[in-house]
This record gives sequence, structure tokens and C-alpha cells, in this order.
Amino acid sequence: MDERNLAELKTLSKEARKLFIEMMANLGVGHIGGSLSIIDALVYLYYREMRVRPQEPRWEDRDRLVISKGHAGPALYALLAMKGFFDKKELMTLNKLGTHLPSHCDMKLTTGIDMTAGSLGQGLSAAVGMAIALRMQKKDSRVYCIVGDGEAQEGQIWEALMYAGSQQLDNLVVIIDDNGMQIDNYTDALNAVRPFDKRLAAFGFEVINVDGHDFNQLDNAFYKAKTIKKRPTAVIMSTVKGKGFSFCEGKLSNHNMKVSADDLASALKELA
Ligand SMILES: Cc1ncc(C[n+]2csc(CCOP(=O)(O)OP(=O)(O)O)c2C)c(N)n1
Ligand SMILES: [Mg+2]
Repeated sequence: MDERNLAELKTLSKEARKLFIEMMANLGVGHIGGSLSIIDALVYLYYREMRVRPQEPRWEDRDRLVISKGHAGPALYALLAMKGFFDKKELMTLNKLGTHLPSHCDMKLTTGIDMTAGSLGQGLSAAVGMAIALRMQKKDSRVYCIVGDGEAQEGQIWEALMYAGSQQLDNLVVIIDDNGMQIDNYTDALNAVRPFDKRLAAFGFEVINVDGHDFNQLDNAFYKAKTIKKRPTAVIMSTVKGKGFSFCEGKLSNHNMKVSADDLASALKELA
């Protein structure tokens, strides 16, 4: 990627983090860590990869995104607002009475969301179904699905992966957010699902390992994924939970944490 493109993505990622942290501080609490670990990937997907039309959100030839780890909804809301799916002012209604932005992704409430999620383990099955349906309709739309590393302890994830491999779904990209942490402990300490790369390769995937905060690596991975035929691609992202702000980055306590006015002030200072 050239310097100009890289600089643009870095600026967009700062804007996304700013909107995100202002939204969370306004509510005062929420899923901080797992949102910040995928926010750079979302910037890449929405600004370089996915074919979407904010003015025509249900456009049938769009690419689909399923955030199977649905608690990271707020990161997605920041991106959807930036892209113009809805007004940025709506971000301040996050998880309040009557909002269109609940803490977990809801396709019936939020413009631009393709699948409801939050009960971990289920979203990938829906994404696999979407990919099969698109192929049956001879559409060239692609389906992207983000799965958490802790979420990958769910058996249903492996059923869906196995089926995606057996169906040779080359219109599906499974993105594993391997931040090494889950709700209150390290993933390896509870039920180690690594190594993702060897396991997914055995399930019939083309596997690409990346640093999920490095736009050049994301660019190479998603470019390569489009060239792979007759099998799905897995982009295994090594990420840092809470990436970007020192009050939360890499801390086990960042899963669902309070955000004080001081936290917001320090976060905004770090972005400046
Ligand atoms: C079926 C189910 N079990 C438990 C939960 C509660 N829960 C929400 S997030 C989470 C941890 C998920 O860890 P991971 O997938 O690694 O997410 P991240 O680190 O990205 O936040 C758990 C256990 C849930 N939402 N759904
Ligand atoms: Mg995790």
C-alpha cells in the first residue's frame, strides 16, 4: 500500500477510535476491549474492502459482514456512522431507552447491520448460510465474519468451519480476532483453541496470519483472499484487546469496563 493510502487509513482509524470512546464515555460503561481489537479491521473492511451502499443499505449485491462476537457492536456503530449509514449524533444514544444502537448487534434495529449476534458461537453459522445462498443465486458478493478467540471455544463454530470447508465456500472470509483474552481470563488458560492456523487449514481453509492492527498486512491478506478459489479463507488476526488507549490496552479488566471522564480525557489526549 502506498504512503498516501496508509496515512488515510491511519487517520480514519483515529477518527473511529475517537467516536467510539466518546460514545462509550457518554454511556459510562461497555465492551471496550473486544471493540478496540477489531476497530482497525473494520476501518479496512469499510474503506478498502467491502462493497456497500450507505444510501441503499439492503442493496442485494452488497458484501455482508457478520460480527459473530456481537458484543463488539459499538465498534461497528462508529464505522457505520462514519460511512453515513446513520447520523453520528445517534452514537450518543448507545444502549439507552428507545435507541437503534443496542450494546449487541441487532439487524432489526440498526441500519447497515446484516446479522444479529451476541449469543456467542452462532453468527458464523449464519454467515456460512449467507455465503451458500449468494452462491446459489450466482452473486459475486462476499461474506466476512468476525469470530472471537474465546468465542471459538463454542462447538458450533467448528461445525460451521467444517461445513464451510466441505462446501468450498470461496466467497467466505472468516476473520479470527485472536486477542488472547476472553471475559475475565486469558483464552489459553481456560480452553486453548490455538493454534488457529493449523486447525483451520485442516478444516479446508486457506489461512493467512496477520497483525490485525497493521493496514499493510490486512491489505495483503484481503487481496490474496479474493484470489483463492474452491476454499474459504481464514484471516487470523493477532490483536491486542483494548488497543489504542493506555487506560485499557492489554488489561484483563477491559472486557466490559467503566469509562470515566478522566479516561476519556486521557484517551483523547493520546489520539491528538
Ligand atoms: C453463548 C454465550 N456464552 C457466554 C456469553 C458471555 N460472553 C460475552 S463476551 C464473552 C467473552 C468472549 O471472548 P472473545 O470471543 O475472545 O471476545 P473478545 O475478547 O473479543 O471480547 C463471553 C463469555 C455470550 N455472550 N454468549
Ligand atoms: Mg478474545
